[in-house]
Amino acid sequence: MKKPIRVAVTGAAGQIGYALLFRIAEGAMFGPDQPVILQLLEVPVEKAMKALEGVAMELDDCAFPLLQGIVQTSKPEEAFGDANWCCLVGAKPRGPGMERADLLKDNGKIFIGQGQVIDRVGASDCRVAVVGNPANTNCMIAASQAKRLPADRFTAMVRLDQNRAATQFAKKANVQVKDVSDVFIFGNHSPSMFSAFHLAKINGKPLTQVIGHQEWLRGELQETVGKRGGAIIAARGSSSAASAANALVDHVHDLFTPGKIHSVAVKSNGDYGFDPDVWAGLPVKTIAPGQYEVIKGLPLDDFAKSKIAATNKELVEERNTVKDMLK
Ligand code: NAX
Repeated sequence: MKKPIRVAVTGAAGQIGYALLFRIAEGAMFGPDQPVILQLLEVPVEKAMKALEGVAMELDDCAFPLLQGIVQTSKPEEAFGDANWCCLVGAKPRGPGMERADLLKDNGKIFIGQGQVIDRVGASDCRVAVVGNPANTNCMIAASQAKRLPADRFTAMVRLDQNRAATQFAKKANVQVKDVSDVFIFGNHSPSMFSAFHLAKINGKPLTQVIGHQEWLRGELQETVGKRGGAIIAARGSSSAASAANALVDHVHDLFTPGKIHSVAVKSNGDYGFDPDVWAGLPVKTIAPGQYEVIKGLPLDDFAKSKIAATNKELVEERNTVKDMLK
């Protein structure tokens, strides 16, 4: 039997947590023969801890063969202690009338503290995946607190956007989603993101040869993917949860699986014209479990460059808003 992977999940009693933990425990994230220990963090509020207890009871009741332990805690040191993967889902939602800058600052504080504790107590191979919004900037804040763990251990999720774009492409081309590949999301997890349709393929052929409708690709498609979260809130009455949890499973699974090509928000280091110090969605290839490299040299036309410039501008503005929080 393999040594269990310790997976810390914050916001474990929230909506995404409820759709996520069962998938991790049944093996969807790390494979069908990899045991896991779940280290679950919630806020020190009775209602949240009670809800967490209920979720843990349900996990017990599933009798998952791969689940070797459950830690329930409101102490970050316990949740992140020896963790191999930290899934940072918990964050404050944007309230009515709240400015994006206030959200950035409120949530930034959470990620300062969590970044410091993870750096101190996480396992030597510890890796971090940030979901809580604004995910790219929260990830940058957490990474800035780390002295031991290098910046490339900190990733943020743009996989939901990749999956959304893939399905929109498949529907438009009237093919199965499995026939669509090389779907890359550049930039911020926000409506400014760029779904790089010019790089995508359908059954190995350039997508633009199959979907010739440039106006749709540049306009409606970008809008549909970029504003999908809002459309789901309007329809469902609450934000994406199961699809977000599924995207996090894909994000970590593909970072754990050598050879996978996917979109991840990582420190840009200046690639594709991004500011070197922002965390931007970029195309990556996983080279060893947890290790990846950014795929370089993909062609960008003027439209792609202008979209990347706009999403980069937003990321730089977000960084300026929280610059006092960065180390
Ligand atoms: P919920 O409000 O249902 O759950 C969040 C949970 O986090 C709550 O139980 C809360 O008590 C807990 N929490 C808050 N602060 C915490 C802290 N400091 N430590 C530990 N736990 C803490 O939200 P949910 O729908 O689960 O969404 C979670 C986050 O994901 C939100 O920030 C949301 O905006 C973000 N999303 C990100 C997406 C992405 O693609 N990157 C898509 C989906 C989602 O909107």
